[in-house]
Amino acid sequence: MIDLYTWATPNGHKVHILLEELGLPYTVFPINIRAGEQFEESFLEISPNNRIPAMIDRDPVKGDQITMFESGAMLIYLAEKLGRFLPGLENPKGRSEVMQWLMWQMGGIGPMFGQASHFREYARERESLDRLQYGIDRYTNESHRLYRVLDKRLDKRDYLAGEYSIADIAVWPWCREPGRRGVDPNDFPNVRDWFDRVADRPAVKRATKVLSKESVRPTKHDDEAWSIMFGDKQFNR
Ligand SMILES: N[C@@H](CCC(=O)N[C@@H](CS)C(=O)NCC(=O)O)C(=O)O
Repeated sequence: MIDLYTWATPNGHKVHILLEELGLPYTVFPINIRAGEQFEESFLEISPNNRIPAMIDRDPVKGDQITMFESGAMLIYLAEKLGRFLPGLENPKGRSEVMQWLMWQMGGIGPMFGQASHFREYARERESLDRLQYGIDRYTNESHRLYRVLDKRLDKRDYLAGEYSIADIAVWPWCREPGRRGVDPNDFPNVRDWFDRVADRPAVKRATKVLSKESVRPTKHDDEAWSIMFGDKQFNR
């Protein structure tokens, strides 16, 4: 059994999707990141970087229970445990392709799209447009660049790296709200078709419902929520 500490965000949904695809039983422990639950000691013991998702595998293939943070590491671990959605070492080319696109998501899409919505939406609650414009342009441009890379990769390909894999599972939740990155999906038809192809999967439909009612984003952060997400609670603990 997997204990999953999570919230309905792109990084959380990556793991929800893979668990649903694998049919592995899991218990959801909601970590409300707007209420500051990511700073509770019991959570930090599993996830020292105060970020969701995190998990405990109480039934590993070998040895004592395993705790994990970092969604990419969790995807690799779970895919390897069940031998699905990531080619094994007997297929080094296929495996390396999945790994490359997974790392591309972890190092590029996640951080850049995250900053794009920070500057385009959240920071606008507190800062003047004058102070923000550089950041807005920088991360919106970077989001467009990444969409172009993705669109090119998906030209004449159904999935990012051969068969549907943890690379698609990692990138897909980040493409759900292109408007938040200042991107028009119609400018990237290959991404749009791939997005719909993945969205049609029953496991993906089930996964995106996880905690979706609980995790509604506020239109504006009060002082407490701001401190938790972007202020003192993050930096002066
Ligand atoms: N690289 C990490 C990023 C995780 C991450 O940024 N999680 C966000 C939600 S998507 C979070 O927990 N934020 C809480 C906070 O900022 O304190 C991963 O992929 O697991």
